[in-house]
Amino acid sequence: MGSLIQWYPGHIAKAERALREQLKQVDLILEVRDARIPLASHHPQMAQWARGKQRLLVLNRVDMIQEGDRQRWSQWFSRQDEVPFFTNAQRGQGIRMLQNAALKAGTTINQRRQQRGMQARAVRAVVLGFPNVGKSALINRLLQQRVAESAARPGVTRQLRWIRISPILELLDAPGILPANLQDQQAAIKLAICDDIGEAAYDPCRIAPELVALLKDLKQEHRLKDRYDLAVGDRSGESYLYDLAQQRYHGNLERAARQLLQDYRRGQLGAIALEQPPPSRLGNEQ
Ligand SMILES: Nc1nc2c(ncn2[C@@H]2O[C@H](COP(=O)(O)OP(=O)(O)OP(=O)(O)O)[C@@H](O)[C@H]2O)c(=O)[nH]1
Ligand SMILES: [Mg+2]
Repeated sequence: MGSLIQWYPGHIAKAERALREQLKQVDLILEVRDARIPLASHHPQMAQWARGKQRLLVLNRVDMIQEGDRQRWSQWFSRQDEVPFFTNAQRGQGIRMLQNAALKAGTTINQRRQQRGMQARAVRAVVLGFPNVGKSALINRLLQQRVAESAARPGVTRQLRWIRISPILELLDAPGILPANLQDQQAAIKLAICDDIGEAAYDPCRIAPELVALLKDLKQEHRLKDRYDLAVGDRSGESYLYDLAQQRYHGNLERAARQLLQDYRRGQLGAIALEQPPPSRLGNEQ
């Protein structure tokens, strides 16, 4: 099978250069991932960018997963010594806690500056993550007003922009960032399903069957039956899409594929996490 997702490394290289330049002025990173795919939406360069800075991990779109998923991920991350903040940037859930953590980090950073004889100043934080994960919506929530443009498609934020959210915190709204290459095709497919892939190109007719297959793996295929009144049974993803197109879209595969993806993205199939925490390695459990 060839590569399902096509990348535009030119754009990415340019955006990355601008970001690297800005990062020199940044004290704190708010790393935003998609709660439906916390591993696939982890940017491989994040650790490098966060070196020497403070970092807060945000799993946004918490409303798009089940409470049980949230708890499992919370436990899994805490075993990795990470404290994720689960947020719904659209409605505001979890924002207060994140705001307090950011302000606390800001205070610590300023104390350190003063100890080194430097002037206290507003702490500079950047919101980083894949396209469309909700970075701008998160900033608007943190500010309690709409200053950053946020919309239901990837690639909305085009330029880096500073926004002051309190006398001690300034936030940088950054465009979504994609890795220059994504070795892991399974991760790329999940990013495409979740619409977190921005300007990369893919064929919905090849991605929708992958969603069906994933839902089967996750034992969530009943969601498809509930929505389309067509059971998956032992069909492959491709043959389910084909039959769905026959049944509801006059055989138009592309329409069926787009509808399936859109229904998942809009939560019409229900709140469904596409990743579960990997099992801890034996002997690694505390
Ligand atoms: N259901 C749900 N929708 C969200 C959440 N956060 C953001 N959204 C929606 O997702 C869409 C994308 O949000 P943006 O804030 O534009 O995302 P972004 O990461 O800034 O996107 P780019 O600038 O394109 O990289 C918007 O329609 C938001 O309303 C969330 O927690 N839950
Ligand atoms: Mg944005």
